[in-house]
Amino acid sequence: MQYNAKDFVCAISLIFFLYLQHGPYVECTCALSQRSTESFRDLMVGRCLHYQTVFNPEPFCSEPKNCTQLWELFLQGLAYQAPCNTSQDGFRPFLDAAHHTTPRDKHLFWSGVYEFVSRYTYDGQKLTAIDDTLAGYLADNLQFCGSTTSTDGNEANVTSCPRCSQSAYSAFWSIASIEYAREAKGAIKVMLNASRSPAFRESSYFTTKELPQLYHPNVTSAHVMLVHRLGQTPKENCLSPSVKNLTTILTSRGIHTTCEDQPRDVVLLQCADFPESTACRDLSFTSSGSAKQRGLVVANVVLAFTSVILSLM
Ligand code: NFD
Repeated sequence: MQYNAKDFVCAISLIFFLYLQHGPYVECTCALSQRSTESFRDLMVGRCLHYQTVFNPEPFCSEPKNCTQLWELFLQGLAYQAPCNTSQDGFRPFLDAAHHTTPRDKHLFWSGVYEFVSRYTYDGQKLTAIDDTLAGYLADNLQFCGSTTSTDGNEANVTSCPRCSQSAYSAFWSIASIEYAREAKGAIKVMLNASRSPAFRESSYFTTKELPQLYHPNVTSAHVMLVHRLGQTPKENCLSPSVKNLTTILTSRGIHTTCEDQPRDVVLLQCADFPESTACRDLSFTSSGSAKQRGLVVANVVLAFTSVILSLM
């Protein structure tokens, strides 16, 4: 097959056209490396609009948040900050502006189970994890940091954002976690990964930022759940020293604390993904149980129908 100059011009025009159409959004779909400030703004404003109109509209009916302003406040939190010397306080104006009420008895704290959380909370419908609040939703799963050399103070090459104790990521999630925990009222839940040891880790955000905010009478009870992947042998359970340490801390603060290994609703959710797992095959007893019940109902209906017919004869 031969290509002439016309084909070449056509190909270049197509590439140029696609760039104009999608230019700001042409980002690697697998591992995002470059994100222009404009793309970052569009992403945050888009998330913000989606949150308030679809994800959780109720708190914003009478007073919608200004998404552009929220973006600007978030950017101010990291702009021109050295990537490993970012102040937590810089994000306070953003958190104040994004604040909204969260329901009592619904707060879920977790450690080591990130991938499972949104499924367990049903995206905030059943419980509220930090990513189900507006502030958490906007930043969830994003890398970001400031730059002391770029014109707008934002680092476009997000893969160069370092992991360090005072990174923008760490600064943001630290203060966001503190504020989120301060809002907890009534009964809380804590989900820990029992496939890792210790399940309750001294250096985690949960331990260092959230737990210190949890006190009676704001928080009245805590239900700790130890969850492990189906098919794996758990490394920790409710009797493990790290978990007992957590329950002792909560109890000493006047919070009535219970602990449960691998709760049934967690197993059922996991079974949707791994139906062939041994733990899920046991569920077939439940289905045959309901089949038996259905059979009983049918037999009763037939019996009742027959007695009516007989009584009419
Ligand atoms: P951890 P933790 N993908 O599991 N919080 O106690 C992505 F993108 O050790 C929430 O230190 O527990 N991130 C968030 C992940 C952030 C993944 C910080 C993954 N597959 C603190 N796995 C958040 N992003 O929602 C782990 N991470 C991140 C609060 C995870 O996002 C929550 O209210 C976290 O930044 C929760 O109660 C970091 O790795 C507790 O602190 C350490 O996660 C969880 O922090």
